[in-house]
Amino acid sequence: MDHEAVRAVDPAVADALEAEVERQRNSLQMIASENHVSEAVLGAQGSALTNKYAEGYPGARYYGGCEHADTVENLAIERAKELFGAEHVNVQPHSGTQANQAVYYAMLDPGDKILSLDLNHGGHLSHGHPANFTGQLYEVEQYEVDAETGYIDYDGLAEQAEAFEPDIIVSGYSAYPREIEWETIQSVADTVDALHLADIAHITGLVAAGVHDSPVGVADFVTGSTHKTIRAGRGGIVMTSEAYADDIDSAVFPGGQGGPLMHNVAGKAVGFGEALEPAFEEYAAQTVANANALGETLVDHGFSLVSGGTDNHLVLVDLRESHPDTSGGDAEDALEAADIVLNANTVPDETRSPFDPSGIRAGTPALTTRGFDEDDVRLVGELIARVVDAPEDETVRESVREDVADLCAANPLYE
Ligand code: DSN
Repeated sequence: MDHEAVRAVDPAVADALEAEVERQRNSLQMIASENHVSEAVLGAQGSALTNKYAEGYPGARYYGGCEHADTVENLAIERAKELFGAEHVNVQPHSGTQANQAVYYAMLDPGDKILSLDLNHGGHLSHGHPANFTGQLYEVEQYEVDAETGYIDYDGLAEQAEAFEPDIIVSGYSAYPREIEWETIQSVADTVDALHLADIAHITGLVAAGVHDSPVGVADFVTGSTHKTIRAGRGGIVMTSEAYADDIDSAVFPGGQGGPLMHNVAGKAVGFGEALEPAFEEYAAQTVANANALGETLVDHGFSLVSGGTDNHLVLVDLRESHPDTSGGDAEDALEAADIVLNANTVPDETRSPFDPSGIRAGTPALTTRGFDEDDVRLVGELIARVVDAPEDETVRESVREDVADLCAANPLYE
């Protein structure tokens, strides 16, 4: 990967960029929210569109010279509509969180009520956490997963909704390994006359490929990010019906953002185009098959998975029973030292600090992009078990690093 133009003027940054490519090539990226975009998406994102102001929307900009920006944004919108079957798509949010912000800003007043999943149970900061503006501007109650099964407690959610009378119910999660019942949540929203925001940030690609049920056409608003299970570069997206189109567009710009990041919109256009190819369905299905293989291997090695397994691209491991002396942070550090990169994560009914929680979350989107199949991922599961069983053993780390190097060499990245 060529950083020569950067190197000519800034060797320090060029060194860091090249070291990052090497890090991604030579270690296993298993943070469930990460992936590797194509060189085509990288090229679009690193294009001259970064120079262009294009406040407004195609055909109605506040600046001249936007004809090529219009072309790119229209392509991103049309491809997203085709991928998701959405009536209206806004491709300008800078991130999934900005996409959520647009929905709240469009539809809620300060003090209105949000009902969303607790962060420790798999929710997201932008769904009403006290540290986020949503937790400060709105009245928030949170639902949970069932303590026994680890699945969303849909009956509890219905009861809570009737008592709380929320203005909006948020579904869609960051650390939830199971299929989400959009229709069930929509019927709860209908019963209490609430809006429904489905945040598919983690599963955007799985929904696009049809390997997870779609909330598009069910929920009032569907938000997502474009760089997790779909490989369209860092950013966000909002989908809704024509009825809410103007509200959402005004809330994104000028309500919450200024000029769109047109180079990122170009990345979205290219990535959505790639996701319309038949190979993307195979990729998404393989991502889920790989997560299943990973989960089964970890269970075979004595690990406990929240909900017992997975239907999507991630597994959430609760270390408390199997490894009571190892925190999520200990496991994350030991694995990183063995070239396996994932993140410590809170688990339902967390008993430790969010800074050093009781679980680890592992995903297969990035490994699948570089060609890993179930056999490869089973070996990865064994490597994870070897490290977490002996988190301070340098001999184990060294031998795992060698196995990781072999796997990376067999599945090259950015050749
Ligand atoms: N930070 C992302 C994740 O890791 O799930 C969500 O925004």
